[in-house]
Amino acid sequence: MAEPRISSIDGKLAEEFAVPSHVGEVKEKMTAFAVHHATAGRRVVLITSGGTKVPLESRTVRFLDNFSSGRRGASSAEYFIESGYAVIFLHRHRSLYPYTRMFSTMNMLDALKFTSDDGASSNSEVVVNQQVLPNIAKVLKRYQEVKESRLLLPIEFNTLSEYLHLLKAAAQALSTIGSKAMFYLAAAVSDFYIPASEMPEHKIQSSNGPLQLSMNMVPKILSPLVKDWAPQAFVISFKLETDATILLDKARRALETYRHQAVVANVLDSRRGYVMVVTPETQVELILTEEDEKNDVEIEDRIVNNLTSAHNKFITRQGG
Ligand code: 9Z3
Repeated sequence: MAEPRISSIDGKLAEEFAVPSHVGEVKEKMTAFAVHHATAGRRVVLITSGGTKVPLESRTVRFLDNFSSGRRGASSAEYFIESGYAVIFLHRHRSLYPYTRMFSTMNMLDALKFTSDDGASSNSEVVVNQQVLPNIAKVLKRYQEVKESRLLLPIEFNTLSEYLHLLKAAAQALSTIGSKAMFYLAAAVSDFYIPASEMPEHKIQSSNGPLQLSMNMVPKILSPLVKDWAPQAFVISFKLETDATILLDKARRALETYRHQAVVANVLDSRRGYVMVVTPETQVELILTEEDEKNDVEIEDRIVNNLTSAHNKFITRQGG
């Protein structure tokens, strides 16, 4: 059998980004999850979600963060599960999470009440206040069913290093199921970092005057993912801009550079109601109308719908 290609990015990853101690164990878990679900006839999607943190000091007080609430990843996970997929949810610690996301703005104590007026007496129980949380039973039921059938495998990251190593491990784990695997790379990933060898150990002192930072470019992980780590998979990246006039061009350029299957392009301010799904042959606008918004339709429902049918066609073309 041919040896897998070692790209220069593999070397850089090993040298400049601290390897998380649990990466081997997580990779085994992801492989077992993928094989189990693919054997049962399910497709598996790896969703990345949330922003990465880049430390400025090795005993970190300060870091550079990327904006992302994690809502796109968390809600998409739910829609993929409803479409018959099993989901590996690689997400930033404490970013929004499938199902619980619906209650993320709520103070838990406001949603609870005692069954009797004398509060914490021994025969009073704590129950959910239905006025505050009218939909909780429905969401709880679905959450428990999903948990029971092990359709969701959550994996957490915090730093850019953790994200990069865990994504590589996930790609290698999912390569075992070929074209049944989808990558949905919605996390907001830093383009810049400070290599471990150049990072000061201790807290940077303001007494040394204004801070000037020089940061390296983060290796383009999409390239080895598509070419080497999971070459048969269906891969979707996300492109985020604040200037709508350059968005489409950037999405097209990404497709030409990495030769993957689709880019979901969005502008920060309008991302909840408008995205463009760009493939080498097509370009589809997904837009929520006022009516949709009134009916609580989420744009992730449309995105997932579009991409699962594209994945279907992709699998048919691959003969798998
Ligand atoms: C996205 O564009 C996501 O749609 C958002 C979702 C992060 C905007 P929220 O989590 O927002 O629901 O609050 N993700 C990709 C962002 C990214 O970093 N892309 C890079 C780029 O645009 C790599 S392709 O250059």
